[in-house]
Amino acid sequence: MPNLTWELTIKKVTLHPIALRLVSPFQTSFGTQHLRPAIIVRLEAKSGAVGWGEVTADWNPGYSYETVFTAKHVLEDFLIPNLPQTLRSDEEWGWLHSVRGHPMAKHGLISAILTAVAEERGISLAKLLQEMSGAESTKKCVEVGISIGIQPHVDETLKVIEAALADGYGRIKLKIKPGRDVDDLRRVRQAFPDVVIMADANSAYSLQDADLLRQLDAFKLLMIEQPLAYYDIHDHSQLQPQLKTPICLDESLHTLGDVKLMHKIGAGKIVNLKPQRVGGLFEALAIHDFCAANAMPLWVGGMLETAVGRAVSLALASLPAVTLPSDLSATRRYYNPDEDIATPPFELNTEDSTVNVPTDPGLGVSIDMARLARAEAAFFPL
Ligand code: OSB
Ligand code: MG
Repeated sequence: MPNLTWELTIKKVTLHPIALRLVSPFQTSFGTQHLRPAIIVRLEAKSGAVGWGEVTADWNPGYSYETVFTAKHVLEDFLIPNLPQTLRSDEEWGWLHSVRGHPMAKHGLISAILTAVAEERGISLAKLLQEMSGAESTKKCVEVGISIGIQPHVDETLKVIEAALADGYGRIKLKIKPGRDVDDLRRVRQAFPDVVIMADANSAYSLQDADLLRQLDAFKLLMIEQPLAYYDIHDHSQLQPQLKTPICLDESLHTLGDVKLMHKIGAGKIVNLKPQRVGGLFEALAIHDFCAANAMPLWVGGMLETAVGRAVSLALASLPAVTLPSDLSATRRYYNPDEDIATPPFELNTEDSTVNVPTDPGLGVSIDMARLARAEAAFFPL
């Protein structure tokens, strides 16, 4: 890797900080979200090709230490000024590696670079990623599930699940936190005995909670995502042997090295691959290839992306080793399809709970400049 080499001459890069209203508030163990910010990256190549990327960071350093403000700073003051005029895929990218961390900022810029490269070559991003990884094929559509935030009461959770199943989603992910775990999941399992269900704890527990987490084994969950601290791969290796439910790591995995460590010490069995969290599509491809070679199941996580980030993540999820349902639901699950910044909206194929991977050259969806301007006007420093 990479098998394919390319070069890209850059004309200019511009940043568009935006805010989009979620159709319903999203609650996790680290807070409730109503207005989702992002930074949209636009890259214009000398050839006229245009690439787009999205930094799906938040207002606060809750899920990650990055925020939209740190991402803007790191992009504006370090990554973009140090970009060479002509980028070559087979050269050392000092401008990228000289910045430590800040993976979401890097992902936004790398997405804009690679969608511009794909557009120049007249191929989809999925096809470009396939050629870069050496994968033999890509999927035309990606199996997806829905992620449901913590509702004020479990009765509401049951209603939200019923609506999601009626919409055609075939896998339900429930956010859990202390006090909203065993009893909630027992009610859910009783109400939906055969539905594919998983839980995401977003680091809300510690190893002392092993007895409680073991009770979740009774509910036949597909997996439990990130039960323990975001910096603690070791403790997950102590927890996994005590559970029947497979552990999936999300927040703990930042690099291929983290995934290798997880695999070696048995800190979990499944990888949530978020390109935002691992610093972009190059590291994501390396992790994909490692998982493929080591029979580690993986799926692509979501971060309430707009259509730009969603298109990029769908291209990644089209790679063959992504075998579990990804958190890449239809546009209308999070945003009003008339407000999201690109068209057409992503729709769920209700017969098999999939979303189609864009096939047009480059990003594969069209940015609506008027909507982008409106979303940019809604961005305001808190
Ligand atoms: O932990 O997977 C997570 C959203 C924001 C930050 C972290 C997470 C999430 C989700 C949403 O679970 C998944 C989605 O975009 O559908
Ligand atoms: Mg998660």
